[in-house]
Amino acid sequence: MKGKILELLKKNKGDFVSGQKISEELNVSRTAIWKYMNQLKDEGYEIESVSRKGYRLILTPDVLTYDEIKDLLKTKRIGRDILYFNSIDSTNSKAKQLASDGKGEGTVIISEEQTKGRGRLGRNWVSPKGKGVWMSIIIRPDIQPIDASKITQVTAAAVSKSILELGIKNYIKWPNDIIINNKKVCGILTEMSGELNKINYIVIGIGINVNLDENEIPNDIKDIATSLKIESGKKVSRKQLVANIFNNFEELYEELLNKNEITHSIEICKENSAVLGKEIRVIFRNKEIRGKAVDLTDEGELLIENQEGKIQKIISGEVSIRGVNGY
Ligand code: BTX
Repeated sequence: MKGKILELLKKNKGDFVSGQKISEELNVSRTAIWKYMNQLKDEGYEIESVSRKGYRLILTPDVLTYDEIKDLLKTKRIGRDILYFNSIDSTNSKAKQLASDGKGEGTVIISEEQTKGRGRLGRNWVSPKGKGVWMSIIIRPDIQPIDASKITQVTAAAVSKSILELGIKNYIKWPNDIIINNKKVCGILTEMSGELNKINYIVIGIGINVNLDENEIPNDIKDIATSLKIESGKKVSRKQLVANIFNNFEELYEELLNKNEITHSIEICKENSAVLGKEIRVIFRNKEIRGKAVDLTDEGELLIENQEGKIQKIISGEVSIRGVNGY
């Protein structure tokens, strides 16, 4: 109902809509309308209420609720159930809890800020209020657990393409970062619950620095982190970015579900790769591998050619590019 009231206010762009009209059109009591208006105000909508005239929408906030995103969506499942929080410890932790309780495929947890945002291997992820996209998607693919890492490649491709659609060139630092000017704008954290040959669920955490200014990036990560606003010089629509990601992700993910292939995602990952052709160092299972990144396989593994000319295939790892960030 709250969404329907909002739609009615938006349709009347800045004009007053009387309580009576809302009540008649939507079959809702005047007291209920008043309650919903207060909820909308709490979410940041500026609504003027004048007796005998009714309600008028003055300002729509830049919030990532379903009501604000839905008109931009082309998806069937992804992002059709959005749980929106003002503040949360970690959207991945919440998503894992909800997925264990049975929440379905495509459910998304979004928060305006995270107080304990998580990176890989217990690292932290800085997530200031209203400045980024901090969200987690729950999926339940019928694929083998060994193929779960493909989901990270599908996600990286979807995010990279979505940022490009906003006119901002970006690169994928295999396997899970998006970088611009050699600094991180996005990190992806894929977490899985499953048995030996069955996936219960996968939670895909996506953190994107969108509208952070220089002074909003903590000193200790200034050398390695940037935002879309800093790099493009303009404020970016978070709603449009989130909708693009859902739209692109669903399309690329369906290729995996329907054909058991990620050809299209790999094409995007190769086109926008930050590592192919570069000398790199990878920490993988506590071992260090040095060499030249030469290709990505159809499965999303990275091929590295070492000094002896031998090709090694790796599924995941921590990549440093020679000459960048102290390597
Ligand atoms: P990662 O382990 O590859 O990167 C974490 C490292 O990146 C940190 O140790 C720090 O050096 C640096 N870092 C921390 N915050 C930022 C930031 N905002 N921008 C750039 N660099 C940063 C990458 O892990 C995976 C991150 C996933 C984050 C999402 S947000 C939504 C979801 N919920 C959650 O708790 N995590 C995911």
